[in-house]
Amino acid sequence: MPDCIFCRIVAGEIPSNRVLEDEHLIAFRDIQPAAPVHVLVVPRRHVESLAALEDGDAELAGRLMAAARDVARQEGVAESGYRVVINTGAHGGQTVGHLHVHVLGGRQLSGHGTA
Ligand code: DGP
Repeated sequence: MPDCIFCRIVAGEIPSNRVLEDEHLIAFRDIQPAAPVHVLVVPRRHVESLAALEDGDAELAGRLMAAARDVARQEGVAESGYRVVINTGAHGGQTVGHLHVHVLGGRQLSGHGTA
């Protein structure tokens, strides 16, 4: 998707601070961090949102979750705890139309479902 900002980050056309990558996904620091640790895990393939994920993408979904876990370990928040968020669609607050998993930690987060 040429106009997709995260596709451009995946392609290296827009710089990002990568913390983890493999053949299926990359993880990079959020440009507007909401917590001391705020990393986005995104599939290399353009998937618009969680809503666009297909049943055949179950393996990819699992890889994204495992990568979120690995990011948390790598960032040193696995023990203290962290939050994994997937904003989906307009009411979900999704602003970038390429599936991404937020990994937030490094401070006490509020008790409800947002950072
Ligand atoms: P969401 O609201 O769930 O769609 O989150 C999108 C996030 O993407 C938001 O926290 C800011 C981040 N973001 C947007 N543009 C860029 C960018 O160019 N680089 C990086 N590193 N993060 C970005």
